[in-house]
Amino acid sequence: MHAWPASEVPALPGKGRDLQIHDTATGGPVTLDPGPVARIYVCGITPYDATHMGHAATYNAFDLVQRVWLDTKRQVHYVQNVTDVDDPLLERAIRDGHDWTELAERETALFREDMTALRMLPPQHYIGAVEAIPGIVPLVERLRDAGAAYELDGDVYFSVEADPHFGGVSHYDTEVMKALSAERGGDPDRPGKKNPLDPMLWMAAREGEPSWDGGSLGPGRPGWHIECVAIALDHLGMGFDVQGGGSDLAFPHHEMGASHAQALTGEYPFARSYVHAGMVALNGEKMSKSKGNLVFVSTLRRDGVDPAAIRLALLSHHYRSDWEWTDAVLEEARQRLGRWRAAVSRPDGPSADAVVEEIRDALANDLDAPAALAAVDRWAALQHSDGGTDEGAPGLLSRAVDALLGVAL
Ligand code: 5CA
Ligand code: ZN
Repeated sequence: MHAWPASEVPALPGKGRDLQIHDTATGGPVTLDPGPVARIYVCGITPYDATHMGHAATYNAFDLVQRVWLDTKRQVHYVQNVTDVDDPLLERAIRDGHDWTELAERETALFREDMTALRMLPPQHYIGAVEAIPGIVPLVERLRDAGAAYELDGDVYFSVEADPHFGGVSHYDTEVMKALSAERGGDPDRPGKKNPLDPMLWMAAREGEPSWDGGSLGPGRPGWHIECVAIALDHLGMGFDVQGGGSDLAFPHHEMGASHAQALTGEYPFARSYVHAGMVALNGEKMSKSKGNLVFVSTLRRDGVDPAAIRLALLSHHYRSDWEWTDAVLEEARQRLGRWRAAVSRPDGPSADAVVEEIRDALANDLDAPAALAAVDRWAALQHSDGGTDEGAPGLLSRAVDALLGVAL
Protein backbone atom coordinates (compact mmCIF):
# COMPACT_ATOMS: atom_id res chain seq x y z
CA MET A 1 0.00 0.00 0.00
CA HIS A 2 1.14 3.55 -0.41
CA ALA A 3 1.48 5.69 2.71
CA TRP A 4 1.01 9.46 2.71
CA PRO A 5 3.27 12.39 1.77
CA ALA A 6 5.95 13.46 4.22
CA SER A 7 6.09 17.01 5.50
CA GLU A 8 9.64 18.28 5.63
CA VAL A 9 11.45 18.19 8.97
CA PRO A 10 13.69 21.25 9.33
CA ALA A 11 17.21 20.62 10.66
CA LEU A 12 17.99 22.47 13.88
CA PRO A 13 21.27 23.89 15.11
CA GLY A 14 22.99 22.11 18.00
CA LYS A 15 22.61 18.57 19.18
CA GLY A 16 19.56 16.37 19.68
CA ARG A 17 19.04 14.22 22.76
CA ASP A 18 18.91 10.50 23.35
CA LEU A 19 15.37 9.48 24.12
CA GLN A 20 14.50 8.07 27.52
CA ILE A 21 11.11 6.40 27.42
CA HIS A 22 8.87 4.23 29.56
CA ASP A 23 9.12 0.59 28.46
CA THR A 24 6.13 -1.57 29.35
CA ALA A 25 8.23 -4.76 29.41
CA THR A 26 10.73 -3.53 32.00
CA GLY A 27 8.14 -1.33 33.69
CA GLY A 28 10.45 1.65 33.85
CA PRO A 29 12.37 4.21 31.88
CA VAL A 30 14.92 3.00 29.33
CA THR A 31 17.35 5.07 27.33
CA LEU A 32 16.96 3.89 23.78
CA ASP A 33 20.19 3.24 21.97
CA PRO A 34 19.27 2.83 18.32
CA GLY A 35 21.90 2.46 15.63
CA PRO A 36 22.30 5.00 12.83
CA VAL A 37 18.98 3.74 11.50
CA ALA A 38 16.38 3.57 14.28
CA ARG A 39 13.69 0.93 13.72
CA ILE A 40 10.09 1.34 14.83
CA TYR A 41 6.90 -0.61 14.24
CA VAL A 42 3.61 1.07 15.13
CA CYS A 43 0.38 -0.87 14.92
CA GLY A 44 -1.96 0.68 12.38
CA ILE A 45 -5.70 1.04 12.22
CA THR A 46 -8.43 -1.46 11.57
CA PRO A 47 -10.14 0.60 8.89
CA TYR A 48 -13.83 0.24 9.58
CA ASP A 49 -14.41 3.78 10.82
CA ALA A 50 -12.69 7.15 10.60
CA THR A 51 -9.65 8.24 12.63
CA HIS A 52 -10.76 9.42 16.07
CA MET A 53 -8.86 11.52 18.58
CA GLY A 54 -7.67 8.39 20.42
CA HIS A 55 -5.97 7.05 17.30
CA ALA A 56 -4.56 10.48 16.55
CA ALA A 57 -3.13 10.79 20.08
CA THR A 58 -1.41 7.41 19.81
CA TYR A 59 0.10 8.19 16.39
CA ASN A 60 1.16 11.58 17.72
CA ALA A 61 3.22 9.88 20.46
CA PHE A 62 5.14 7.76 17.97
CA ASP A 63 5.60 10.68 15.63
CA LEU A 64 7.37 12.44 18.50
CA VAL A 65 9.64 9.43 19.02
CA GLN A 66 10.74 9.76 15.41
CA ARG A 67 11.21 13.51 15.60
CA VAL A 68 13.52 13.09 18.60
CA TRP A 69 15.52 10.49 16.66
CA LEU A 70 15.69 12.64 13.53
CA ASP A 71 16.99 15.50 15.66
CA THR A 72 19.95 13.25 16.60
CA LYS A 73 20.69 12.97 12.85
CA ARG A 74 19.65 9.34 12.76
CA GLN A 75 17.56 7.92 10.00
CA VAL A 76 14.30 6.28 10.95
CA HIS A 77 12.93 3.10 9.50
CA TYR A 78 9.23 3.16 10.27
CA VAL A 79 6.76 0.39 9.50
CA GLN A 80 3.01 0.42 10.05
CA ASN A 81 0.28 -2.06 9.13
CA VAL A 82 -3.38 -1.76 8.22
CA THR A 83 -5.58 -4.55 9.57
CA ASP A 84 -7.63 -4.61 6.40
CA VAL A 85 -9.25 -7.95 7.11
CA ASP A 86 -10.50 -8.87 10.58
CA ASP A 87 -13.73 -9.68 12.41
CA PRO A 88 -14.75 -6.13 13.36
CA LEU A 89 -14.22 -4.89 9.79
CA LEU A 90 -16.26 -7.73 8.30
CA GLU A 91 -19.00 -7.29 10.91
CA ARG A 92 -19.27 -3.56 10.23
CA ALA A 93 -19.40 -4.12 6.46
CA ILE A 94 -22.24 -6.63 6.88
CA ARG A 95 -24.09 -4.35 9.33
CA ASP A 96 -23.98 -1.43 6.91
CA GLY A 97 -24.43 -3.47 3.73
CA HIS A 98 -21.04 -2.42 2.32
CA ASP A 99 -18.40 -4.39 0.51
CA TRP A 100 -15.66 -4.97 3.12
CA THR A 101 -12.83 -4.14 0.68
CA GLU A 102 -14.45 -0.85 -0.24
CA LEU A 103 -15.02 0.02 3.41
CA ALA A 104 -11.36 -0.71 4.20
CA GLU A 105 -10.11 1.28 1.23
CA ARG A 106 -12.30 4.27 1.97
CA GLU A 107 -11.37 4.46 5.65
CA THR A 108 -7.68 3.91 4.92
CA ALA A 109 -7.77 6.76 2.39
CA LEU A 110 -9.37 9.02 5.00
CA PHE A 111 -6.74 7.98 7.57
CA ARG A 112 -3.98 8.99 5.13
CA GLU A 113 -5.61 12.40 4.69
CA ASP A 114 -5.93 12.86 8.45
CA MET A 115 -2.30 11.86 9.03
CA THR A 116 -1.14 14.24 6.29
CA ALA A 117 -3.18 17.11 7.72
CA LEU A 118 -1.76 16.45 11.20
CA ARG A 119 1.80 16.35 9.80
CA MET A 120 2.45 12.83 11.07
CA LEU A 121 5.54 11.36 9.42
CA PRO A 122 4.62 8.51 7.07
CA PRO A 123 6.01 4.98 7.42
CA GLN A 124 8.44 3.79 4.76
CA HIS A 125 6.44 0.59 4.58
CA TYR A 126 2.67 0.75 4.95
CA ILE A 127 1.45 -2.82 4.65
CA GLY A 128 -2.03 -4.28 4.64
CA ALA A 129 -2.86 -7.62 6.26
CA VAL A 130 -4.23 -8.90 2.97
CA GLU A 131 -1.04 -8.14 1.08
CA ALA A 132 0.97 -9.76 3.88
CA ILE A 133 -0.84 -13.12 3.64
CA PRO A 134 1.74 -14.79 1.34
CA GLY A 135 4.37 -14.02 4.00
CA ILE A 136 2.18 -15.07 6.91
CA VAL A 137 1.36 -18.60 5.68
CA PRO A 138 4.96 -19.94 5.79
CA LEU A 139 5.43 -18.50 9.29
CA VAL A 140 2.38 -20.36 10.57
CA GLU A 141 3.57 -23.53 8.83
CA ARG A 142 6.96 -23.16 10.49
CA LEU A 143 5.43 -22.69 13.92
CA ARG A 144 3.24 -25.75 13.40
CA ASP A 145 6.13 -27.86 12.13
CA ALA A 146 8.21 -26.83 15.14
CA GLY A 147 5.44 -27.91 17.52
CA ALA A 148 4.70 -24.33 18.57
CA ALA A 149 1.24 -24.42 16.97
CA TYR A 150 -1.56 -26.95 16.71
CA GLU A 151 -4.73 -27.52 14.80
CA LEU A 152 -8.24 -27.36 16.21
CA ASP A 153 -11.10 -28.15 13.82
CA GLY A 154 -9.10 -26.75 10.91
CA ASP A 155 -8.04 -23.56 12.72
CA VAL A 156 -4.43 -23.21 13.81
CA TYR A 157 -3.52 -21.96 17.30
CA PHE A 158 -0.24 -20.75 18.74
CA SER A 159 0.88 -22.49 21.91
CA VAL A 160 1.89 -19.82 24.41
CA GLU A 161 4.09 -22.38 26.18
CA ALA A 162 6.36 -22.37 23.11
CA ASP A 163 7.90 -19.08 24.23
CA PRO A 164 9.75 -19.16 27.57
CA HIS A 165 9.42 -15.36 27.70
CA PHE A 166 5.62 -15.38 27.38
CA GLY A 167 4.18 -12.80 29.80
CA GLY A 168 7.29 -10.64 29.63
CA VAL A 169 5.66 -7.72 27.85
CA SER A 170 2.55 -7.09 29.94
CA HIS A 171 3.40 -9.06 33.13
CA TYR A 172 -0.29 -9.65 33.77
CA ASP A 173 -1.35 -12.69 35.77
CA THR A 174 -3.32 -15.48 34.13
CA GLU A 175 -6.75 -14.33 35.27
CA VAL A 176 -6.24 -10.82 33.95
CA MET A 177 -4.85 -12.25 30.72
CA LYS A 178 -7.92 -14.43 30.29
CA ALA A 179 -10.28 -11.53 30.85
CA LEU A 180 -8.41 -9.25 28.46
CA SER A 181 -8.13 -11.99 25.87
CA ALA A 182 -11.93 -12.45 25.91
CA GLU A 183 -12.40 -8.69 25.61
CA ARG A 184 -9.87 -8.14 22.86
CA GLY A 185 -10.49 -10.65 20.11
CA GLY A 186 -9.37 -13.89 21.80
CA ASP A 187 -11.47 -16.97 22.58
CA PRO A 188 -10.29 -18.30 25.98
CA ASP A 189 -13.45 -20.34 26.43
CA ARG A 190 -13.23 -22.34 23.21
CA PRO A 191 -13.13 -26.04 24.12
CA GLY A 192 -10.18 -28.09 22.92
CA LYS A 193 -7.48 -25.46 23.27
CA LYS A 194 -4.27 -26.52 25.03
CA ASN A 195 -4.16 -23.26 26.97
CA PRO A 196 -7.16 -20.91 27.09
CA LEU A 197 -4.84 -18.02 26.19
CA ASP A 198 -3.56 -19.58 22.95
CA PRO A 199 -4.36 -17.15 20.13
CA MET A 200 -5.39 -18.07 16.62
CA LEU A 201 -2.75 -17.96 13.91
CA TRP A 202 -4.86 -19.08 10.98
CA MET A 203 -8.63 -19.26 10.78
CA ALA A 204 -10.01 -21.87 8.40
CA ALA A 205 -12.37 -20.45 5.76
CA ARG A 206 -15.87 -19.74 7.09
CA GLU A 207 -19.01 -19.78 4.97
CA GLY A 208 -19.65 -16.34 3.47
CA GLU A 209 -16.32 -14.86 4.64
CA PRO A 210 -13.31 -13.99 2.52
CA SER A 211 -10.49 -16.53 2.48
CA TRP A 212 -7.09 -17.00 0.88
CA ASP A 213 -4.87 -19.88 -0.15
CA GLY A 214 -3.08 -21.09 2.96
CA GLY A 215 -0.86 -23.76 1.40
CA SER A 216 -0.75 -26.76 3.76
CA LEU A 217 -2.95 -24.82 6.23
CA GLY A 218 -5.87 -24.90 3.84
CA PRO A 219 -7.90 -21.87 2.76
CA GLY A 220 -8.52 -19.27 5.44
CA ARG A 221 -7.35 -15.94 6.82
CA PRO A 222 -4.67 -14.86 9.27
CA GLY A 223 -5.02 -14.21 12.98
CA TRP A 224 -4.38 -10.70 14.20
CA HIS A 225 -1.03 -10.96 16.02
CA ILE A 226 0.80 -12.95 13.33
CA GLU A 227 -0.09 -10.20 10.85
CA CYS A 228 2.05 -7.64 12.67
CA VAL A 229 4.81 -10.17 13.33
CA ALA A 230 5.10 -11.10 9.65
CA ILE A 231 5.21 -7.46 8.59
CA ALA A 232 7.69 -6.45 11.29
CA LEU A 233 10.04 -9.38 10.65
CA ASP A 234 9.89 -8.82 6.91
CA HIS A 235 10.73 -5.13 7.06
CA LEU A 236 12.59 -4.64 10.34
CA GLY A 237 13.84 -8.00 11.61
CA MET A 238 14.24 -9.08 15.24
CA GLY A 239 15.40 -6.68 17.92
CA PHE A 240 13.98 -3.48 16.47
CA ASP A 241 13.95 -0.48 18.74
CA VAL A 242 10.31 0.29 19.51
CA GLN A 243 7.05 -1.60 19.19
CA GLY A 244 4.32 0.98 19.64
CA GLY A 245 0.59 1.27 20.08
CA GLY A 246 -2.10 2.24 22.54
CA SER A 247 -2.12 0.67 26.02
CA ASP A 248 -4.97 -1.63 24.95
CA LEU A 249 -2.46 -3.42 22.69
CA ALA A 250 -0.02 -4.44 25.45
CA PHE A 251 -2.08 -7.57 25.99
CA PRO A 252 -2.83 -9.69 24.10
CA HIS A 253 -1.55 -8.13 20.89
CA HIS A 254 2.02 -7.16 21.71
CA GLU A 255 2.49 -10.01 24.19
CA MET A 256 1.41 -12.58 21.62
CA GLY A 257 3.32 -10.91 18.80
CA ALA A 258 6.53 -11.04 20.83
CA SER A 259 5.95 -14.72 21.64
CA HIS A 260 5.18 -15.65 18.04
CA ALA A 261 8.39 -14.01 16.84
CA GLN A 262 10.54 -15.38 19.67
CA ALA A 263 9.22 -18.91 19.12
CA LEU A 264 9.77 -18.60 15.39
CA THR A 265 13.34 -17.35 15.49
CA GLY A 266 14.63 -18.62 18.83
CA GLU A 267 15.92 -15.08 19.32
CA TYR A 268 15.06 -12.60 22.04
CA PRO A 269 13.66 -9.97 22.13
CA PHE A 270 11.24 -9.24 19.33
CA ALA A 271 11.40 -5.53 20.18
CA ARG A 272 13.92 -3.81 22.45
CA SER A 273 11.15 -1.71 23.98
CA TYR A 274 7.36 -1.73 24.08
CA VAL A 275 5.85 1.70 24.31
CA HIS A 276 2.19 2.33 24.99
CA ALA A 277 0.09 5.46 24.79
CA GLY A 278 -2.76 6.18 27.19
CA MET A 279 -6.40 5.98 26.22
CA VAL A 280 -8.40 9.01 25.18
CA ALA A 281 -11.95 9.07 26.49
CA LEU A 282 -15.11 10.91 25.58
CA ASN A 283 -17.88 11.41 28.12
CA GLY A 284 -16.07 9.26 30.66
CA GLU A 285 -15.52 6.22 28.46
CA LYS A 286 -12.62 5.12 26.26
CA MET A 287 -13.21 6.40 22.73
CA SER A 288 -13.78 3.32 20.64
CA LYS A 289 -15.20 2.38 17.32
CA SER A 290 -17.17 -0.43 18.88
CA LYS A 291 -18.82 1.91 21.42
CA GLY A 292 -19.31 4.71 18.92
CA ASN A 293 -18.41 7.57 21.32
CA LEU A 294 -16.13 9.26 18.87
CA VAL A 295 -14.75 12.60 17.78
CA PHE A 296 -13.25 12.22 14.33
CA VAL A 297 -10.26 14.14 13.01
CA SER A 298 -12.01 14.41 9.64
CA THR A 299 -15.18 15.91 11.16
CA LEU A 300 -13.18 18.60 12.93
CA ARG A 301 -11.31 19.34 9.71
CA ARG A 302 -14.56 19.61 7.79
CA ASP A 303 -15.81 22.02 10.42
CA GLY A 304 -12.84 24.22 9.63
CA VAL A 305 -10.69 23.42 12.66
CA ASP A 306 -7.03 24.05 11.87
CA PRO A 307 -5.16 20.68 12.01
CA ALA A 308 -2.35 22.47 13.84
CA ALA A 309 -4.82 23.22 16.65
CA ILE A 310 -5.87 19.55 16.75
CA ARG A 311 -2.23 18.59 17.01
CA LEU A 312 -1.63 21.09 19.82
CA ALA A 313 -4.63 19.64 21.65
CA LEU A 314 -3.02 16.17 21.43
CA LEU A 315 0.33 17.56 22.56
CA SER A 316 -1.19 19.21 25.62
CA HIS A 317 -1.49 15.80 27.32
CA HIS A 318 1.32 13.50 28.28
CA TYR A 319 1.20 10.50 25.95
CA ARG A 320 1.08 7.99 28.81
CA SER A 321 -1.84 9.52 30.65
CA ASP A 322 -5.45 8.58 29.99
CA TRP A 323 -7.33 11.77 29.24
CA GLU A 324 -10.67 13.09 28.17
CA TRP A 325 -11.35 14.90 24.91
CA THR A 326 -13.51 17.98 25.50
CA ASP A 327 -14.37 21.13 23.58
CA ALA A 328 -12.36 23.05 26.17
CA VAL A 329 -9.21 21.08 25.26
CA LEU A 330 -9.62 22.11 21.64
CA GLU A 331 -10.46 25.71 22.49
CA GLU A 332 -7.33 26.03 24.63
CA ALA A 333 -5.27 24.63 21.75
CA ARG A 334 -6.79 27.13 19.33
CA GLN A 335 -5.90 30.00 21.59
CA ARG A 336 -2.38 28.74 22.09
CA LEU A 337 -1.94 28.43 18.32
CA GLY A 338 -3.15 32.00 17.89
CA ARG A 339 -0.71 33.30 20.53
CA TRP A 340 2.21 31.37 19.04
CA ARG A 341 1.46 32.46 15.48
CA ALA A 342 1.21 36.10 16.50
CA ALA A 343 4.48 35.77 18.41
CA VAL A 344 6.46 34.32 15.49
CA SER A 345 4.98 36.73 12.95
CA ARG A 346 7.13 39.59 14.30
CA PRO A 347 10.51 40.17 12.65
CA ASP A 348 12.46 39.80 15.90
CA GLY A 349 11.96 38.65 19.47
CA PRO A 350 13.59 37.29 22.63
CA SER A 351 16.37 34.77 21.99
CA ALA A 352 14.98 31.30 21.29
CA ASP A 353 18.19 29.28 21.68
CA ALA A 354 17.39 28.19 25.23
CA VAL A 355 13.80 27.35 24.27
CA VAL A 356 15.00 24.90 21.64
CA GLU A 357 17.06 23.16 24.33
CA GLU A 358 14.07 23.11 26.68
CA ILE A 359 11.88 21.48 24.03
CA ARG A 360 14.62 18.92 23.37
CA ASP A 361 15.02 18.16 27.08
CA ALA A 362 11.28 17.84 27.58
CA LEU A 363 10.77 15.42 24.71
CA ALA A 364 13.85 13.35 25.57
CA ASN A 365 12.33 12.89 29.03
CA ASP A 366 9.64 10.32 28.16
CA LEU A 367 8.11 12.60 25.50
CA ASP A 368 6.98 15.29 27.91
CA ALA A 369 5.12 17.32 25.29
CA PRO A 370 3.19 19.42 27.85
CA ALA A 371 6.53 20.64 29.23
CA ALA A 372 7.65 21.47 25.68
CA LEU A 373 4.47 23.49 25.12
CA ALA A 374 5.04 25.32 28.40
CA ALA A 375 8.53 26.35 27.23
CA VAL A 376 7.13 27.78 24.00
CA ASP A 377 4.32 29.46 25.95
CA ARG A 378 6.90 31.27 28.09
CA TRP A 379 8.75 32.50 25.00
CA ALA A 380 5.51 33.67 23.39
CA ALA A 381 4.47 35.48 26.59
CA LEU A 382 7.83 37.24 26.73
CA GLN A 383 7.51 38.21 23.08
CA HIS A 384 4.06 39.66 23.73
CA SER A 385 5.11 41.54 26.88
CA ASP A 386 8.70 42.70 26.31
CA GLY A 387 9.50 41.72 22.74
CA GLY A 388 13.18 41.32 21.90
CA THR A 389 15.83 42.20 19.38
CA ASP A 390 17.03 38.79 18.19
CA GLU A 391 16.26 38.75 14.48
CA GLY A 392 16.67 35.01 14.11
CA ALA A 393 14.48 34.09 17.07
CA PRO A 394 10.97 33.86 15.56
CA GLY A 395 12.31 31.81 12.63
CA LEU A 396 14.30 29.48 14.87
CA LEU A 397 11.33 28.97 17.15
CA SER A 398 9.00 28.15 14.23
CA ARG A 399 11.49 25.66 12.85
CA ALA A 400 11.90 23.99 16.24
CA VAL A 401 8.14 23.73 16.78
CA ASP A 402 7.79 22.27 13.31
CA ALA A 403 10.74 19.84 13.56
CA LEU A 404 10.16 18.60 17.10
CA LEU A 405 6.39 18.93 17.59
CA GLY A 406 5.08 18.65 14.05
CA VAL A 407 3.21 21.95 14.28
CA ALA A 408 3.52 24.40 11.39
CA LEU A 409 3.19 27.98 12.64
N1 5CA B 1 -5.24 -2.77 13.78
C1 5CA B 1 -5.02 -2.93 15.19
C2 5CA B 1 -3.56 -2.88 15.54
S1 5CA B 1 -2.63 -4.04 14.63
C3 5CA B 1 -5.78 -1.89 15.99
O1 5CA B 1 -5.70 -1.92 17.19
N2 5CA B 1 -6.48 -0.99 15.29
S2 5CA B 1 -7.37 0.16 15.96
O2 5CA B 1 -7.91 0.90 14.83
O3 5CA B 1 -8.30 -0.39 16.86
O4 5CA B 1 -6.42 1.07 16.77
C4 5CA B 1 -5.34 1.75 16.16
C5 5CA B 1 -4.41 2.34 17.24
O5 5CA B 1 -5.13 3.32 17.99
C6 5CA B 1 -3.94 1.30 18.25
O6 5CA B 1 -2.59 1.57 18.61
C7 5CA B 1 -4.83 1.52 19.45
O7 5CA B 1 -4.21 1.16 20.66
C8 5CA B 1 -5.05 3.02 19.37
N3 5CA B 1 -6.30 3.44 20.01
C9 5CA B 1 -7.55 2.95 19.80
N4 5CA B 1 -8.46 3.58 20.59
C10 5CA B 1 -7.76 4.51 21.31
C11 5CA B 1 -8.12 5.48 22.30
N5 5CA B 1 -9.37 5.66 22.71
N6 5CA B 1 -7.14 6.26 22.83
C12 5CA B 1 -5.84 6.11 22.42
N7 5CA B 1 -5.44 5.21 21.48
C13 5CA B 1 -6.38 4.43 20.93
ZN1 ZN C 1 -0.58 -4.67 15.42
